[in-house]
Amino acid sequence: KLDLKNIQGDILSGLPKKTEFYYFFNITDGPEFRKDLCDLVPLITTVDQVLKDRKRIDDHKKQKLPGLVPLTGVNISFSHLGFVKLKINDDTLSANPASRTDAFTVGQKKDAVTTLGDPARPDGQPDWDDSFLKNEIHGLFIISGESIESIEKKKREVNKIFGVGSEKASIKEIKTIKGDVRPGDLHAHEHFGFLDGISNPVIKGFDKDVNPGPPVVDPGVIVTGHTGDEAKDRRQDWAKDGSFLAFRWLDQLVPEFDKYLVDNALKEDGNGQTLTPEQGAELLGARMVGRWKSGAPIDLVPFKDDPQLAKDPKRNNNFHYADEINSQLRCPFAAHVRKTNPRNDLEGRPNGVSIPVAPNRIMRRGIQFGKEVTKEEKESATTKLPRGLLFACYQTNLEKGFQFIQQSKVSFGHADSRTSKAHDNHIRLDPIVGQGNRVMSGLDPLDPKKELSMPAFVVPRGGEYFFTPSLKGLKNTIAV
Ligand code: N7H
Repeated sequence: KLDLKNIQGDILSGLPKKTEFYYFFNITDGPEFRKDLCDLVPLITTVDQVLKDRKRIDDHKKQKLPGLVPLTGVNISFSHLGFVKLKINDDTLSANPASRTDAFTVGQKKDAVTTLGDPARPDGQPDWDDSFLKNEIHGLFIISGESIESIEKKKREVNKIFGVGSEKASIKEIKTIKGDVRPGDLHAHEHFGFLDGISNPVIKGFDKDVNPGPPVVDPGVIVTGHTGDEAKDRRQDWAKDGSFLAFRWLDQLVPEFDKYLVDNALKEDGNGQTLTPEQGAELLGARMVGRWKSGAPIDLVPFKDDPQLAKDPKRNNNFHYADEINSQLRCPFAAHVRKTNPRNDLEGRPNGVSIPVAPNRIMRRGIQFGKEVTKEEKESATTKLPRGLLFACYQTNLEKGFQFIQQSKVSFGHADSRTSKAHDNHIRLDPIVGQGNRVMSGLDPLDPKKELSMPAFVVPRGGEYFFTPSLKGLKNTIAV
């Protein structure tokens, strides 16, 4: 049974937020930090607390009360370098403790160019913001809330605990990135315009009112020390009830993406119906993602959006690519959601090998950042202001979770030995988060072998791997 008072809130339930700080820090004084941490622990928002907060939000909505429920959340995570600085032995966090060449230990900077496919600078370093290149990031506070005033106040409280601004400071702020959900009706949509946050793993024994969709997963896929966590039996006590966090700061080139859709708009749908330029652009975008902007999956409604279906939680995730294992008619093999979660392409196939998808599933969190596209940007089809996604996902195995998905599914388009032959020929690179100039097939439903080339629409600006410990781990081992 999961101890919901021991698990940090973002992992299983997602901190409720309109706005959020990702506050990266360096530990300047290890022993002092461990003392200060004792005072932070009561501020940490657990899963139990988030469930109560969500109930408050629901009640507020039901009663049609004005304004937003004031609330804030705080979570804390550490990089491997952070544990080294604190002199905490984190061997049992490693996927291979003997060699310690795992992703968490080496850190994302080393992983970025060779494994994740990020563009490199001439010196071989990833072409990131300097703040992520100096090996200084020891930890991350995620501070969430309903307004900027609330999260700024909470940040001041956190800073006070660690003496920031005084001679006794035990941390130094490296960088704070502010995320904001988009305004009005776009609030759950990412910057390209698609509804996000629909499909996340449903956890056995935790989630209630399970909607039809992919099979439920064991808690240990996301929370360490439980069934489904391969390293469950060898984790030290303090390393249980935690999760690994892969963070990515991703710019999105929205005007360029929109122009690409217009320039390459499909002329006909899969039934041979002629499309207007607007419809053709919309269908092309939907085929790149695997869902319409409304969120409706194209596996269910391939050629016409269905906003009602998109809104219905009983139907909007209940698709399996079941009738089209070797076909791209309804959904291209390389569509973002098909690549990142192949569902019945791999498992539960009536006459084929069944390869479990569960070990590769991730709990996606994160938030948008940046302003809406301006008129000038739209007209010039050129990004002038930074905007995108602060991508964050939780899992118990970074190699099988984030790294696997980004590497073999998204960046390089390796012929994936797990998929059927038909896929290998045409799978190619993910059109949304794939890097470099690349080609993709399957976009034209009537000519699925036709390949379309495309530039990168998402630009990585930084990232790191963290571990988000349990409350007991923080209290009894990390703090002193
Ligand atoms: Fe993706 N997008 O707007 O196009 N993603 N993603 N993602 N993504 C998903 O089903 C997007 C990124 C996954 O279970 C949706 O909830 C953008 C990375 C996974 O069917 C949309 C960026 C990685 C899923 C987007 C981005 C993933 C998923 C549909 C970057 C992992 C669930 C909404 C700026 C390495 C698949 C939904 C499933 C869904 C978009 C990044 C993974 C709309 C813009 C880096 C596992």
